[in-house]
Amino acid sequence: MFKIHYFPAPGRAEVSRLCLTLGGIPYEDVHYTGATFAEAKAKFPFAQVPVLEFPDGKMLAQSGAIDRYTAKLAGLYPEDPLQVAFADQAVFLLNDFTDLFTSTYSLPLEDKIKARQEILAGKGGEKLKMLEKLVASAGGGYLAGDKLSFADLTLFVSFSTMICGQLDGMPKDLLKDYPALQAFRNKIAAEPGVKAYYDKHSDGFRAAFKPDA
Ligand SMILES: N[C@@H](CCC(=O)N[C@@H](CS)C(=O)NCC(=O)O)C(=O)O
Repeated sequence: MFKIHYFPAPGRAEVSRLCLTLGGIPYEDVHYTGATFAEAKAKFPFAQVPVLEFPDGKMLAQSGAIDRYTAKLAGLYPEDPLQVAFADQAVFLLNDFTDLFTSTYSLPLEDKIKARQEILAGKGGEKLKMLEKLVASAGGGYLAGDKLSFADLTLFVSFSTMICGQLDGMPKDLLKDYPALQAFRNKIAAEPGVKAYYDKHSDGFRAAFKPDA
């Protein structure tokens, strides 16, 4: 059976967890605390998680690679190369937004909140407007063709994380000014497989991953 090594939070492991779950592919979630991760990290390819471990013990790191591999196994990776490119386009635009916050994670709480609010008022807000435009152009549908893909799940996980309260300085009503992003998040949350997953895993921050959260 596959193993996904990560912390108990959604974070960078959630898209692959969803892909395997939606694809009906069994896996074991192996969770770490700060202390158990410090002990275990040397065994991972790049001393980081998430890591997907294969039944023979081989390990795959980098969430982008894990997400695409598990999406392929689950039928959540478009067959048409053009649709793959549209899926990647959405995910890379999202990365441009989330990368803006990288330097804020190590800041003390007050500075972190201030820095994040400044980003949202500036470049972050600009990227959110672009994401809003991109998602609106899907006209209420999916991001790559007429089928759910890893790109939809990636944006869903990221938007849900933004409003779940895990990220200090990120307002829980962030999406209220972005109606297409809000509607899109709710639409993916209501996908039967996604909804069933969060009916089962509604602990802590995952309460915000439900429809209309
Ligand atoms: N680019 C990598 C980044 C992985 C990463 O930053 N993982 C964090 C947890 S979200 C980690 O392992 N941090 C502990 C460390 O670097 O020691 C990916 O997307 O998988």
